[in-house]
Amino acid sequence: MNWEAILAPYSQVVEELKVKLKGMRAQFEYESKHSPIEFITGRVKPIQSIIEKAEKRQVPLERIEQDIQDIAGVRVVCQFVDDIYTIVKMLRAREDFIIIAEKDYISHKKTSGYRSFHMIIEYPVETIHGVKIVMAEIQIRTLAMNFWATNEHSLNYKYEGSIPPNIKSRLQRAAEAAFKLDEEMSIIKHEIQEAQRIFHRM
Ligand code: 0O2
Repeated sequence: MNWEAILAPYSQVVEELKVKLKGMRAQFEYESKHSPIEFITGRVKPIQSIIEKAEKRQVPLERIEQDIQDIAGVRVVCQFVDDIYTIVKMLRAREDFIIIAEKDYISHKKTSGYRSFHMIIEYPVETIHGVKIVMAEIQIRTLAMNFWATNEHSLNYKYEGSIPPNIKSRLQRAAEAAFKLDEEMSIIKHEIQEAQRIFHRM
């Protein structure tokens, strides 16, 4: 398989989405409004992870582009839970891609404790052979959700997907603590934003 050729449009999509989302953040800043976007990251799934996911789901390699939806992945990290839904609303209104699925793991957290909002999109990317429709996953989460997910992801990697039960239950408690932190911060959101506006003016 010519992985380089297969993955090239995906890395272009990741770069384009990052530019567009960073553009949204910059616009909020020009208008001196609170930006619902704290930072943006993106990646093309490593070849080894694509192969492992395909094997796990019994997806033949010739079907990976149709059946693995997160080869291109972009993550939007927000300060507050409300900001996630502001982004979701803005992304739904865009005309440069089509949303084919949404997964709200915030109101329906995963058993691991994972929380995040996912969107699967179909994005038209220009290639030298014409337009190619490529799927991408946009994950939108708070800083606290991101902290939890990053740590849990490392542990999952360390324990090859079988985290010992005592660590698993600690992680579940940590997920609840992270959610509580988000709730508490939401209550004093206006205070924080005002402080940040003053800080910004200085
Ligand atoms: P990586 O290494 O991040 O690329 P599904 O069949 O719907 O359950 P699917 O299609 O993988 O599974 O979609 P889902 O559940 O929306 O998950 C896609 C990605 O979300 C994962 O990609 C992770 O990035 C993230 N994610 C989902 N569940 C968890 C979780 O419990 N913990 C953490 N840390 N991240 C999670 P990959 O391919 O698993 O991993």
